[in-house]
Amino acid sequence: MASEKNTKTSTANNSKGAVFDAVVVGAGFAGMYMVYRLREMGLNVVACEEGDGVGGTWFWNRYPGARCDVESMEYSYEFSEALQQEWNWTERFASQAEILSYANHVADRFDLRPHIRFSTRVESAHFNERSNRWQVTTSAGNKLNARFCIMATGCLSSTNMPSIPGLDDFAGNFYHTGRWPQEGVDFSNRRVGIIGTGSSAIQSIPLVAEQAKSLTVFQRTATYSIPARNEALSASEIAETKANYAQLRADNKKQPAAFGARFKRGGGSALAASPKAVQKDLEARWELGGFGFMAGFNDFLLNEDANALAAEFVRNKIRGIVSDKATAELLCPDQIIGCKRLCFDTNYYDTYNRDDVHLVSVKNKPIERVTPNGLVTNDVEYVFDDLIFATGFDAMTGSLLRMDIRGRDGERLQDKWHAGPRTYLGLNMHGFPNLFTITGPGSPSVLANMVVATQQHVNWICAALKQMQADDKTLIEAEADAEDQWVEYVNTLASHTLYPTCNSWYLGANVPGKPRVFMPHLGFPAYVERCEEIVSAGYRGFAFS
Ligand code: NA7
Repeated sequence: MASEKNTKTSTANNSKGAVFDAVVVGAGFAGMYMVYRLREMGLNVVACEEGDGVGGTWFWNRYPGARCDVESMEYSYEFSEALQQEWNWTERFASQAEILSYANHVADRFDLRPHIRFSTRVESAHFNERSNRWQVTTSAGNKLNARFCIMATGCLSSTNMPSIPGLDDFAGNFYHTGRWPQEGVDFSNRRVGIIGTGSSAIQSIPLVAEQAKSLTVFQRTATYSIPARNEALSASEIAETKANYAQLRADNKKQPAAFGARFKRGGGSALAASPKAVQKDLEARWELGGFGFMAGFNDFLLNEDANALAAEFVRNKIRGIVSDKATAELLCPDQIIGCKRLCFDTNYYDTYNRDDVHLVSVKNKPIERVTPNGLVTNDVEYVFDDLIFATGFDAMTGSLLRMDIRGRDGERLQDKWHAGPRTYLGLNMHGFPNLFTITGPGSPSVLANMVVATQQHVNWICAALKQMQADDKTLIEAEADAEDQWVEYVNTLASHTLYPTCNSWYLGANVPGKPRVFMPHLGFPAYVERCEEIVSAGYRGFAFS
């Protein structure tokens, strides 16, 4: 596998378009690192990015209060020691703006921009069996031709916009949190309605409430939220982490979700401990904030009775914070805690104590329609100047399925995945040779620290490409049996937990009509071990030709 042309940008063209070794789709954290590594291997690579800048999810999600739920010093690249030593995070949980400026710093520091075509959406990727190459078309009208096609499209990149009748007639402005205007939005003196109470809503509601004339929240499912306890990082904390960065990274990779080695993890069943001990542990973790909240016992997501203890603890906190009893009860979730991703907030529940904030449940009476003045539910019209859709994403598969991807025999990905995504290791698919999905369904992805997960995948792909180079192979493709077994294994892992019990986006259950399949692989360390073992066994389950 020799490089087609080892230059920064290809000028070579044939009738099938500009020629590259690899086309990378997306320039978020995964796409940028993929470009960096492929260039390092001497391959001629181009990335296409829909946005006009790098950063992926952190480019689009500019809503007020947007912040990562993994601690900043852990949610960062480790591939360059110089980078991790020179970059200074300012807060425990980085804001969207800070993460975006980090992404820009990385793009500049490693001179990645010449390889990225911005404002360029990939519309189709078709495998040509005669040439054994991928033909890619873009929204800019370009054709690209490459041996490898690498999807770095992100897991939370395709917005989920509910089809509520009448939206086009709304006289005010409406926004989706996942496609927030770059110039920001001023809600001063505006009557604002927000739909959704997931993480994006929970982060934005307190800030929008402060600015707007009034805010009405439309809640379908109440969500558990834990205080984030975000704070400035001190110089000594930063120095201490940097002095031991390699150790922290290594320890994190042994954690179920590839972060949080510093949480004090307990062990054993919450049911085996005394009620007092469980309360004490949860109380201490509520004070610490963040994902460590459920790390005290190991059966919170395995046993409903254990889970109920943590759930009731949070409900009691809500009852203690929100003064209006009816509002507090509406805010109390009744599902398994942690089944949908836990949220972390700053003043979320307190915000409902404001006179200008109102909560409307649409659990039993959905939003019927949008009118020119606002929206209608339960036969009541609510009047707004602005509407915010904090309605989430067509997660993990949405961005892939919105492209026209076709493998061998013209098989469409939409057809292959009609009953749910099917991959081997979340990395590759039978029938789609030389196409890789970074953090694809079937890999830990969203149930892991995404930056760690993307780096593990990029490194795995590069090693496979090097192996192909050494063995003079042209194609890599998952075998059908290996893929079938993998899909079953990922489902079985989830079935031993409480994760499949709620309508989460992990299951695709938030998008009407989407097949209900648990998409991520549970457990980062076991996954990595499996990937490595498969490589040691001569890439078992992959066919090379
Ligand atoms: P989420 O977590 O999917 O939340 C979306 C919210 O929008 C959730 O409360 C939904 O209720 C609600 N929703 C969606 N459609 C509707 C309609 N038609 N009517 C009323 N309410 C609706 O997305 P986020 O952007 O908040 O967070 C995604 C991830 O980003 C998050 O988990 C973090 O990892 C970061 P539902 O619960 O489906 O009843």
